[in-house]
Amino acid sequence: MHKPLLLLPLLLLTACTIRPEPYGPLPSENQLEWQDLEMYAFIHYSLNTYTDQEWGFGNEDLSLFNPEDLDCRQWVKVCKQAGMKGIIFTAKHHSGFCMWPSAYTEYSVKNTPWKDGKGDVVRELADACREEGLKFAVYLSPWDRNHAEYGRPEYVTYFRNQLKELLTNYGDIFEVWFDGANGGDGWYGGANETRRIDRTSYYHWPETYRMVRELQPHAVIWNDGGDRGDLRWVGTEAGNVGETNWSLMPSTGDTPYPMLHYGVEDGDVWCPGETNTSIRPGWFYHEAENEHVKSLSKLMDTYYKSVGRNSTLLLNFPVAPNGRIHPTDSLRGIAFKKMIDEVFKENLADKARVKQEGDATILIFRKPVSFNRFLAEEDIALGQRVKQFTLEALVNGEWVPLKDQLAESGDGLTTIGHRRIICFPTVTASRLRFTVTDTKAEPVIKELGIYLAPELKEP
Ligand code: FUL
Repeated sequence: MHKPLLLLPLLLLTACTIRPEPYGPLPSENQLEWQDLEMYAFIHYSLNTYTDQEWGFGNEDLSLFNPEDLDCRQWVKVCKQAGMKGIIFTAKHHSGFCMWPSAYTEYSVKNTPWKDGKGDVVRELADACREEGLKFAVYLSPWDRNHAEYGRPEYVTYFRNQLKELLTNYGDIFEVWFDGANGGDGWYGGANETRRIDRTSYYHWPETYRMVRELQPHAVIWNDGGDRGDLRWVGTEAGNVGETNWSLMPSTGDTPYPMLHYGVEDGDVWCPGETNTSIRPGWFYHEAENEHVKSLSKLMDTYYKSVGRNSTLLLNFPVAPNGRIHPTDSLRGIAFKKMIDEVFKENLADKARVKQEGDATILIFRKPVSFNRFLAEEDIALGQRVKQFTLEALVNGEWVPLKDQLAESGDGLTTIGHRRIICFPTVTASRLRFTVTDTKAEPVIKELGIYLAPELKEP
């Protein structure tokens, strides 16, 4: 067992002020900044929105794109009120249709009736984000079902040219998203056939990465299709990462589901998980899904299983054919943020006296308090260290173990990282005991919190 080094404001007087040595692979400045965003939005909007499709084939009629009420400011305001710190936009989805007037293809907004071909959705959104203080990022699908050269080297040049446009003309980009869905049937300039590519070699990712680093030195790279980027997929789009979640991965080799979902304890590079999911069943808008916008409790569950498990939450809001986020999605997103604020409005740990007893940290209350959430944060700039911990509440003179109500395994409480939140039924206790029972190196905890979440009522 290891005595945790607490770097907590409430312990300032007693805490050891010597900063310990970093341990193991460490996050870059970009990864640290990215993790602090905690929640940011995906926006899926394209020609698909007008064909009721999730994946366009690549020959959809350009005249279909003519939104009467497209309003990027509305998207940004909704996302902001939903607690999102940035937006990642589908500049080009698999169909190849470009939401900006790319100089390298005719298959873009420039050949649609919208604004007589003078419009640029990427520009409008990037500007609106900047106005409202949100960060902006791009999703650029490597798979392109429109392009005649897809599968050949010429397409990779085209792909990089497009990326360069996006990274050069729209200000700061905080993340670049390279979707892993790659190769299959498509229109391909009329060939109308199936094309497969070798994910490990076709794109020559290192060269593309060099370009990203040069043009947008503060951007993080998400890539599920080839070489390890800065961030990893968590292996599911359901909105949860493993309760054990290491921000480490092996620098090379395949990454099957368990590695993506739980990270790899002895991985040799820092590669944290980003939890991506949609507020609806689909990524694009479908009228038939208007009744299936995720409930508030589902969204809270998603929050605890992403941000509360050392991950970030990338929550998708689709845009409807009129060019706006549907009111149901907007209201649900806003209710979500309100609920998060409500749950975390008062840290009851602030009222406690803190005592170190052996390996345990004990929070002592003057009189019993009721709570149902526990939060801990490691100082991840020094590496991710804690493997396992326990929580106990002193109830009527007896130590009662607190278990994670949302746990999928019986492994106990494992890993902390950037932020770990444990949910349990309300207890009323005079003390809380937090013990790190297994760790790679001296644990460095920079935040502890306990909260009383109100009972959740669906709006
Ligand atoms: C997937 C894509 O195939 C979906 O259409 C969506 O964009 C999602 C975020 O990633 O791989």
